[in-house]
Amino acid sequence: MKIDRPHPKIGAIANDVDVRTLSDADWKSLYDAWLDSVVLVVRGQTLTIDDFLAYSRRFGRLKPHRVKKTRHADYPELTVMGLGTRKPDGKVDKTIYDRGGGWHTDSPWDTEICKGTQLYALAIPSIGGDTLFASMYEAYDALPDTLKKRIEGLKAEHAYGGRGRRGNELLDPEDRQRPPAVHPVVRTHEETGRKSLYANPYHILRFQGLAETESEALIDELAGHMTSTPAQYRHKWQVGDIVLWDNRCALHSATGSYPIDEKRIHWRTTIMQDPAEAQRAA
Ligand SMILES: O=C(O)CCC(=O)C(=O)O
Ligand SMILES: [Fe+2]
Repeated sequence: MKIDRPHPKIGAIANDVDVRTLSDADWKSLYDAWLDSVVLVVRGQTLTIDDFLAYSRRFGRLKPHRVKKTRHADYPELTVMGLGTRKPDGKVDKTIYDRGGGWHTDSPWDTEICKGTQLYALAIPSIGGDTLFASMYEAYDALPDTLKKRIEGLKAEHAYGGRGRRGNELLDPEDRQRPPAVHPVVRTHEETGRKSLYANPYHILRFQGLAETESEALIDELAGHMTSTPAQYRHKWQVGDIVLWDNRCALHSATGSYPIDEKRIHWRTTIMQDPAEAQRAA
């Protein structure tokens, strides 16, 4: 197994490895590279659904995604991304085509912390469809001290799709009005101990305790810092890639811009942080 780090702050790329037969020692090397690099790419895999689920489970408990209609019918822990980009009437289904577009972290609308998201590429278009990642450790570290002081102890409310409830149509009606989840804006990573910014511009509703105008202004100000960090990695997909990112300390964004009638299909798992794991790390 070979692990390359093209950027010192973000992104580790593993080659010459088969995740179906990974030893515990090699898995630990991948896990450590992931913790250090925020995003872990493993290239060149050929997996069945069972293989992908088994590999995903090595990282933690899997949780079926709140969006029920894109769950695999027989494997609720597996979401299938990119199917149905055209509706039966031929029009583009933007909720599918644009899914994952706009900088965000996954599942901040859940009260439980989502540790990682893992995608496995089954079909990739000839052009476009890259995914961007940004380190929220680096975004936090680079904040001016005055801003760090201002956001200390602040909490934010998040809901699926944020203020515009964008993509809400993907949810079943009974899931559309769930109460927001509240998380600290500066979070300390349970495993690395590093601080990061956690206030993603997409799913955020407001900062608690601030007037609406102040909250809106702070969302914009922090979004500027979060998305302009130079600690970014752009993933250009190949069929057989597995990409795992750490939702506790990264934002990501699907860039879209691929030909609508070419396929871009991924299997996806959501990996949760068990409370016991968080406590062990503390
Ligand atoms: O399709 C992508 O590139 C990213 C999708 C995404 O945001 C997700 O699966 O959470
Ligand atoms: Fe996402």
